[in-house]
Amino acid sequence: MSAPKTRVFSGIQPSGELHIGNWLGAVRTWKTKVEAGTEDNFYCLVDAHAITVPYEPAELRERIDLMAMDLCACGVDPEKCTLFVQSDVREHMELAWYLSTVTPMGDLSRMTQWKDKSEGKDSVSTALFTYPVLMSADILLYKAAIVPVGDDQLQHLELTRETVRRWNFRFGNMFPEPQPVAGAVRIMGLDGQAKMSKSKGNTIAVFEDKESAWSKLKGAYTDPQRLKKSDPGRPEICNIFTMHTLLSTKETQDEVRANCTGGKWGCFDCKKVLHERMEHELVPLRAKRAELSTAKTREALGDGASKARRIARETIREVREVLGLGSLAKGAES
Ligand code: AQP
Repeated sequence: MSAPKTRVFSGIQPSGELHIGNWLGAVRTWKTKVEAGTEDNFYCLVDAHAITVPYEPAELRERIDLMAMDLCACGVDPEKCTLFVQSDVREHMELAWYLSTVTPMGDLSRMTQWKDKSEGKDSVSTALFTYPVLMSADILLYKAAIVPVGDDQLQHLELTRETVRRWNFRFGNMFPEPQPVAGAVRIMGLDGQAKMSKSKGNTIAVFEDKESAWSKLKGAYTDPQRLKKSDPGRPEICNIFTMHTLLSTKETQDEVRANCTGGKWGCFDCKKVLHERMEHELVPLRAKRAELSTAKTREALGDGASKARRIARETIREVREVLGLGSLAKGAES
């Protein structure tokens, strides 16, 4: 009998349009893994995370369908992986509660995402504070060993690893310590002030048309010290160059670097080349996206949820047993 495949889990909030940061930071890696087929891939639309901040229910519903189609178009093929919606598998919420019993409030209060999203607000939800616990539950429910996320989520993943250590010490070895993939990246927003993020309006969407993407990209923040073309640029601090390292060939990267540091190309020139590279990768995704239907994608999400639920129930059964929960009464659910 062959050894079971390593399990991979990752998620995305259906809280806005899929953007270049999501794609370069996470979704492209998901596609590579799905295509390779050497691991057991689980990808989840984390709608319960999306309700931790103010939102419109009707809009969220619509966004779940749209995000699912966007992911499929990006190569997260539900025929080759388990693609599902988090709240369709309610065990995520149940495990989050159990994990919260071993997660210190001090650890949660140190999370930078919590600090950023709560800063200056009169009132924030408890759920926003406990967001990383639900993320730990998402991963541990499937005993995932690998979690491909962008750089912004590494701190939450480290908290999950700490939770695993605490849990396994207290209740016996149950969960693997999940690892990120090497080389996690952070794409900054077009304003250069914060990471590219759905809620900040500083994004280029993956399925935006060519002209609109270019009009945003050409105005994107670059090296503020570079006032004229002949000023030597600093690619190492420039978000445009970061994207070149992910999208352009080695030859083009070398050309961009040399012309930028040598004051031969202005930021506009580097952006033009980047835009061409982006178009090269995005045109086939747009074509695929146009072929997809809501009905078919919903069917795939239903199948994905059934498969995920089977595994989730088994984990919850084990967890309840070690925690000493439940009545053991006949007819009571274990
Ligand atoms: N800027 C980024 N650079 C690299 N990776 C990124 N990711 C997100 N932004 C970047 C990665 O994408 C996956 C899904 O993340 P998400 O659903 O949390 O997306 P978001 O746009 O970042 O949303 P926010 O900002 O957390 O929340 P809202 O919806 O309020 O805007 C993850 O793997 C993430 O690392």
